[in-house]
Amino acid sequence: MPAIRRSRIAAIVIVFLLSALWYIRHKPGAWSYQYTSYTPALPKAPANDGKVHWIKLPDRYPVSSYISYPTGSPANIPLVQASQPRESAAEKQERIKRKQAVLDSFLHSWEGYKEHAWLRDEVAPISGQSRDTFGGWAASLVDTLDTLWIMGMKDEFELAVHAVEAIDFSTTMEKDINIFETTIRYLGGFLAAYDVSGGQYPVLLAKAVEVGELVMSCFDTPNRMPITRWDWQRYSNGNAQEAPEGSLVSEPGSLSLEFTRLSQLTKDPKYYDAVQRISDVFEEGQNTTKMPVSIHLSKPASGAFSEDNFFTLGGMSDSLYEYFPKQYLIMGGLLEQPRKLYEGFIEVAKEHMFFRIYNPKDQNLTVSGDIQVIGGGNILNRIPNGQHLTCFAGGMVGLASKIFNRPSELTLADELTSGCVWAYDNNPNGIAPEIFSVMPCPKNLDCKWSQERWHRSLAVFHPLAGGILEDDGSLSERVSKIAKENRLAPGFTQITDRRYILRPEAIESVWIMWRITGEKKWQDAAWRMFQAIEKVSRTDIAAAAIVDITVDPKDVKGQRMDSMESFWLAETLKYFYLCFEDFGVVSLNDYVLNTEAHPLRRPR
Ligand code: DMJ
Repeated sequence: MPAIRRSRIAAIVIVFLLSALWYIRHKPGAWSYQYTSYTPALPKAPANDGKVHWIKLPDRYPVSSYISYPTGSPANIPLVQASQPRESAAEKQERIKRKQAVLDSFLHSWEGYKEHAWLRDEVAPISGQSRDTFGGWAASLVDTLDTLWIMGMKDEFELAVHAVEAIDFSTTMEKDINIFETTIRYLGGFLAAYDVSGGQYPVLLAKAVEVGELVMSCFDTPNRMPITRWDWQRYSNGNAQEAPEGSLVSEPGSLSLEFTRLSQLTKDPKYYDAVQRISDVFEEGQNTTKMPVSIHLSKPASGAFSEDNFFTLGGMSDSLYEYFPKQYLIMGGLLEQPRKLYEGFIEVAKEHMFFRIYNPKDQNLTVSGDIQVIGGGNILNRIPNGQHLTCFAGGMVGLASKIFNRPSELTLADELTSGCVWAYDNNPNGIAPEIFSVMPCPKNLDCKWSQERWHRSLAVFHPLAGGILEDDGSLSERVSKIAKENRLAPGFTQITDRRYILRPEAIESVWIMWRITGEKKWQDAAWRMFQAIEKVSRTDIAAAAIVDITVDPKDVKGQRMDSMESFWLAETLKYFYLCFEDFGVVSLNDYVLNTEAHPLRRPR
């Protein structure tokens, strides 16, 4: 064969092979990925800075084969958002004014952080000191990156992106790294900043990989379950590791979104593999507990659930459940498991945890309470507590009602969110406290308000009433005095934790309901809530958490604590801002937000 013909054939073969490779890499659904490929850098050699550094060691318990990522094009998931509601010129003006007010609040706290705590985890909003509370890796800065982009502050964003290059995740003064917090705030923060800025800043993905690699070392255990409070120096010294005897379910259960997105962006399957193993344990365990909403995953080492007696959607378990529908979204609907997990638990929550409450205006309000299982598993004792933390439930139920096509549950989502708005509106400063007790209506029975019933509940349940059962004619007067002295509005029977620590869950659900329904009542609720928080929390430097949010408005400023967690800038103000922003900005049809409000791109 003449040489010229041979080289032509060789050229054709090469072009064919390259095209095939290109197709395999870019075929829809495989790793749904819209940016250029990224090769993670190997961790740098420890710096000679006198500090102890984490060293990545070869896996002692390597995975024999990775769990395969489902192939195919993303499923046709129903749209989440309503179309943008029409507004008059006056309404638009009002909305822009509100948005600007949120922006001003954000800028105030951001400037306070920049001036007093740059590159530290948190600014102390009263003393102006700085604190390291999450590893000392500039938690507020990383947590805030995507908010800066979303609020249109490109210069500030670039300043922050430049600064994160210097963060060294291979060392920390913490003995144990909190894997959950590190994942939701840092890994989630970098991934979302990378996603919302359209992949233009590769350093953000590089930092995500740096955090991902660090965190992956806690999975090097015999059954690949993570050590959620991880002694990184013990690992670096070459000690064998084992998953702990017990862990709170929200901790291993809320890593899935971030790790899946990291695999999608790097095309490295190991991160997805790591979290999918955890989800498999949850699936196996879902029906072995007394309820599929256990707060304890005991013995992750053996992959078993504990014989838990206490169940809640509040602290210690919350985001595990929040992540079921969200994991379905980040997987483009290609995996049925998260849907099954959601369906398994939501029926139980509806039956036993969610309850309507008595309230003076007879509104349909629902609260997510706690449950205690006693008597060998036969008796369910409902504890009618509302928590600020459980206020995420309205948004979760709303999102799931859309994507899993459960339209009747949109009303439930409305009621759950309205319950939290009611708790804001009915406290002296317009803000809901951390934990409070309310009056549950009996199922399928009359839920009509009666002052007398409220008084009786106070008499029985309020500790200062000492369980007054007999009414000698003075009951009403006595409990009214207790209610007044303890600043309990009609419908509340106790407030056991009176703090407001700048948490986002209520406004999170309000925002999701606003985007799902386009009903203006949610925007108005958001505005009331924002003004209330702004009024009490703003300090000269930033914004402060409040010890007792129920004190008289004229005294409430004396209740401010010298603390501002990074979620104020990452979540609370972002949700407020988005309530007054166009529907196209962070559309829920395009993004899924992690539990720290970091928007991750859904596969297309
Ligand atoms: C945040 O860190 C996250 O929203 C987490 O899921 C719960 N706690 C805080 C906010 O309250």
